[in-house]
Amino acid sequence: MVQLIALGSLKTAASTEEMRTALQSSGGCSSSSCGSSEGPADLPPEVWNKVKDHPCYSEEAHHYFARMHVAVAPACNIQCNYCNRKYDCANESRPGVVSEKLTPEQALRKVTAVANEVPQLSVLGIAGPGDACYDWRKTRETFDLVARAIPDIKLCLSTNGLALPDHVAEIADMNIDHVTVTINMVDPEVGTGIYPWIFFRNRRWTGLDAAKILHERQMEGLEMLTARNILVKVNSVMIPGINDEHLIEVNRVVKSKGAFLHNIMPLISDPAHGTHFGLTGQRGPRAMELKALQDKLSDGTKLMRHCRQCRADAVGLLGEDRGQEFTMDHVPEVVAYDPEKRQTYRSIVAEERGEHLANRQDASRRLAAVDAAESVLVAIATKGGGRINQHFGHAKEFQVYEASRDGVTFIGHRKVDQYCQGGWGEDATLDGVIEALEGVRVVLCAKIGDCPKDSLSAAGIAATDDYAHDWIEAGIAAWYEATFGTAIESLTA
Ligand code: CLF
Ligand code: SF4
Repeated sequence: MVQLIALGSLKTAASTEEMRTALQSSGGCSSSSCGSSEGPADLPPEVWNKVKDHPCYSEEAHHYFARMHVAVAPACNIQCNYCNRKYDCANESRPGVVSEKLTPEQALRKVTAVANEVPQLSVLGIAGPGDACYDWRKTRETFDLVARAIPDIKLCLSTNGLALPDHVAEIADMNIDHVTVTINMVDPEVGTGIYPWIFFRNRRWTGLDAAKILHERQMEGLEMLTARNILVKVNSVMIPGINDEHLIEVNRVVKSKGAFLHNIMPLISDPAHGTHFGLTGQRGPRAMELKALQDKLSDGTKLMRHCRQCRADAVGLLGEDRGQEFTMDHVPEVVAYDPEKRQTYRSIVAEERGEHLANRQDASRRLAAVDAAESVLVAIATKGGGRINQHFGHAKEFQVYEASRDGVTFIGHRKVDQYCQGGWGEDATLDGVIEALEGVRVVLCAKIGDCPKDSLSAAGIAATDDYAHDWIEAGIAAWYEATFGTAIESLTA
């Protein structure tokens, strides 16, 4: 993806001032061709300190901070119908071949190289490509090595939960504050449609027995973690007709057991991935179906809506993948950790966040003052930093917000194929973008040409670059005021 923040500039920025400019700027070409938002006030200080730099646990942090995964844990102890073992773990990654599996020593070299080069890096996660708890020796060794060499990185792991209870004590001792457990059901009958078998206590289990064991172990692991104040995110794969309605009950149960976040991810079931679901025609949910389910849960456990279903070897801000820049052939044999870039970046982000927060509060006040009842979806083209700073044609995803008098709420993202291909746009691609923007009323971006604007308009979607480089919430509030404030005045005139 085009960098979310002006990453090209950040890579070469030598001074604090250069880094600040790079963070705030839009970057990109100047062509005009077609082309959990919780903050410090919402959380107890000890929880805010754990999540404020974690791009997955804080929606606000994901504008600024990056994660990386190291693919050190290839073995798995269960079979999910949405997984093909040749591909990444679909718990935490979109199906796609892992570029390379690493030893713990290789992982340390890679993490050090990324920490030196990517100032946004704050979290090291182990999310497969199998199961981090089943392949525990390699997971543990990797975290031990990294924690000694780079003490200011957060450690995070993801698991299917079957082996989790055996390792909770060590997880707590290792200061791992964030654990994700994929829980797709709390009723084993539902589980029989998702898991054909598990491997547990030296034997293979199938059918209802397998689902019962998995369920009991997931609940046990969840309770053990929350009892130790470890933040638990529950991931659930939404599988229409199998567990979609049931996820309401999953949400209720995991909330009652202390889960911090619930992340409902759409099933990916491309037949080309060779999964059981892909090959048997099981479809994934549409964006609006996912939103409808999430809206039903809005009073439940806090929902994560900004997950990108990233690969088990992903590197960078969520929504971008710089993994190919850091394959082992790009990593030096000997690499020493240099914290300077990351420390400088953090001090700049601390200032930016203050300004962003003030802007969000101001946007809420402005929206509350508009005499309108409309609740609309607004799609934003952004490279990160919390601003409207990407050209329409460069976007590989749009961030979608809901705007009403009640404020601005992040809803999710819509992936698209990049429309602009070096100065010209592809009509077929634009059709796909329009389809992906189902339900959206307006697109706010840094630049858009007349050609895509007209096509969007014909599909009932407005688009404007009038709010280029504004903070996202401020731009949305200004557009809402201009659109509905004026409409009310003209109606009452
Ligand atoms: Fe990785 Fe997962 Fe930790 Fe994040 S991902 S182990 S919690 S550092 Fe994040 Fe990626 Fe979604 Fe996972 S966007 S797939 S939720
Ligand atoms: Fe695949 Fe992950 Fe499920 Fe294991 S837990 S079968 S690796 S999706």
